[in-house]
Amino acid sequence: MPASATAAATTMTTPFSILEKQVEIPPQFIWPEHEKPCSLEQPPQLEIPPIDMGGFRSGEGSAVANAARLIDEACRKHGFFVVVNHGIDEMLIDEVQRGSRSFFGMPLAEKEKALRKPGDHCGYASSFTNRFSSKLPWKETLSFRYSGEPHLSNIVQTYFSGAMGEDYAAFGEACSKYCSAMSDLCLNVMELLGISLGVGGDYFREFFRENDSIMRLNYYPRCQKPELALGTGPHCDPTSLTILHQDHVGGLQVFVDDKWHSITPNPRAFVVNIGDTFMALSNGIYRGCLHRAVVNSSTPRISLAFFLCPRMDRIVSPPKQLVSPGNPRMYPDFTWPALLEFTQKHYRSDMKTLDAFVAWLASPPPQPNDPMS
Ligand SMILES: O=C(O)CCC(=O)C(=O)O
Repeated sequence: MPASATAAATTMTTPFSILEKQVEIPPQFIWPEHEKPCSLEQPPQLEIPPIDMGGFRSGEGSAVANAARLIDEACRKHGFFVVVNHGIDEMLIDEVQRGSRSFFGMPLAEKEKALRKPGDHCGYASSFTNRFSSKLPWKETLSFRYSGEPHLSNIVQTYFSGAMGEDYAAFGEACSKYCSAMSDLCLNVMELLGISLGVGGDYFREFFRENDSIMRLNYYPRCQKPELALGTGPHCDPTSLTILHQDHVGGLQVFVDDKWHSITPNPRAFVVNIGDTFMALSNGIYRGCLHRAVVNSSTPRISLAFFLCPRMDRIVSPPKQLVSPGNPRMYPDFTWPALLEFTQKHYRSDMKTLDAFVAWLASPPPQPNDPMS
């Protein structure tokens, strides 16, 4: 077997519990020169505004106006901000952080009970189950679906018990409560985004009320060569809004003004960013931006990411107030499942995902007798 094939086979079968102790990391985890972190020094801090959700929810005029102004500035520039005074129970956040740590600490065979199936976006995944074979992320994830539709209120608990058994019922329950709290927080942020965009507080809140979202638990093991690898490669989120909780370790970086910036973890706050679907809903007025997660050689890291997505049948189309001769339609109507399929099967999400998606939508499907298909 050629050396590269041996290395590939090794990666596919060697769990991180062994890889994280190895001084040489397999080549599939080494990122190209222009993408790897190279320097282990912390890049400069990204100056992002703290949005006081308690003040906003109080309805007090100056608190609402201030929050709307701060969020508007951030979303026109890079789409990142933090929410503080958010009202989410810290014990619940701790419970999900602790439960995630204990899940990822399980033997591989146990985690693989929830193994993600090809083409699916839910389940346990690590780089041995990755759909790409180069630029592999140094991480393990567990993703599952959350729905804001009343008849699917048990979807998270059902997933945990069904995929992993009754031993996981309590963790499933905590994750379900966490997702529901995230969904409520997203709706509050959507209300604020509606106000800051001038379409009124109800518009996006109502659009996302019955959201069909994705929750992902990220575990970044130690890496002996953190300057060569990435926990999560540079990408933009194709979803609508992401709410991220980082533990105390840190690793999130955002590309603004042509350089990487770090966002220092604050376990009492959430980092929020705009995704491509909301960029389309705002007719390109608000934007997301490239971000990544770096790894380190001393401390494993956990982050909890809630990705807000519209209900599957919702048409993603901007409100008419955001379309004008000076700001014509930027993207055609689409549904979230179409964009999800595009990013799952055809495209690694980056700054140009929406443009590539629009071109893909416009390209004719291959004909059955086409020798090229
Ligand atoms: O873990 C992080 O800091 C970033 C995670 C992320 O960007 C993702 O899961 O898409």
